[in-house]
Amino acid sequence: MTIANASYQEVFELLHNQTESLLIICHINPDGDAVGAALAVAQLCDQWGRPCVLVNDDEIPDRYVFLPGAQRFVRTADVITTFTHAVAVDCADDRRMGRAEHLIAPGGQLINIDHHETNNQFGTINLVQAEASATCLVLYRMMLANQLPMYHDLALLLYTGIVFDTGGFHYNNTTPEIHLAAADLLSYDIEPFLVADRVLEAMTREQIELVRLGLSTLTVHPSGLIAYVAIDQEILKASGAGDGDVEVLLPYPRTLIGVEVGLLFRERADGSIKVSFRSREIVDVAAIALLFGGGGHVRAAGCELDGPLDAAVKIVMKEVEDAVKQAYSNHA
Ligand SMILES: [Mn+2]
Repeated sequence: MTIANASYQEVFELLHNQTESLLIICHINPDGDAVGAALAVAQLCDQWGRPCVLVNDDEIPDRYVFLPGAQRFVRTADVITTFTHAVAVDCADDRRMGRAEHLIAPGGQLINIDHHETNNQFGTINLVQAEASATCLVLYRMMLANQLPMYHDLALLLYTGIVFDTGGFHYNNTTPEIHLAAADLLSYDIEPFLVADRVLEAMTREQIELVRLGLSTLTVHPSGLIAYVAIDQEILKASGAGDGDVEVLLPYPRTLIGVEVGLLFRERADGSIKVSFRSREIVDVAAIALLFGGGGHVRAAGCELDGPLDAAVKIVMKEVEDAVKQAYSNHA
């Protein structure tokens, strides 16, 4: 059975009316929306007495350990069984599940709950809402439609995902609906500063050091419209920060006045290059990321390339230049 546009009721029933253990997957290198949504599904399973296993290839970043249930995540490599029932949250495509994908038994049921424009409907059941600001909002809508009870821990998880994916209600995906959802969730005794601090602002000494060293690589295109930072393993080691910490540099290139596309290049330990794109108001960076087999949203996207770092910068910058030129000529 494959369902392209599952209803809230179908998804609820598939999650609720089953006693098989549910494998809960969120994307590799998980963010606040992914962790919040995965743990929210686990909360629902707990309520309904359905066993579940939360899995990720990567360690859950320290900033999310305050979330209820965060310690329940197990590393994919430590799981030896397979599952006939799985749910993937906040994964734009099947590759975003990482090796966790292989824990799904052949012919198993996979519910894909997501909000990425580029989602390729990889599930056997798909609830994908590209206009939703966060996967946690999709879950909130699903709960509302099925009149499921809300309570503090669940509200904290959904609120966290919403705060993360709207950049603390900064981005253009900050809709009236999401403010209403946030208002409702806050009424369950959520401390907004606690969430904003842990999820968006607080940094370790190593992360601050990484910002200091990383910004020394800031390069601005002669047009002033594109800027990037490029972090190699040497800078990462010098800062004392870990691979997952590099995200702290993400906001800076686009922050520069006049910059339309800001990029963060990072060299991983295995030599591969991860590229993160942010745009201000015109350029569709998801389209650029797609050229390299990646994906994401119009204003925030990512992809991966082979190293070395300077070659990857060159190849990607060429496409960004073209996209910026194109966008401004259409825009004029
Ligand atoms: Mn998301």
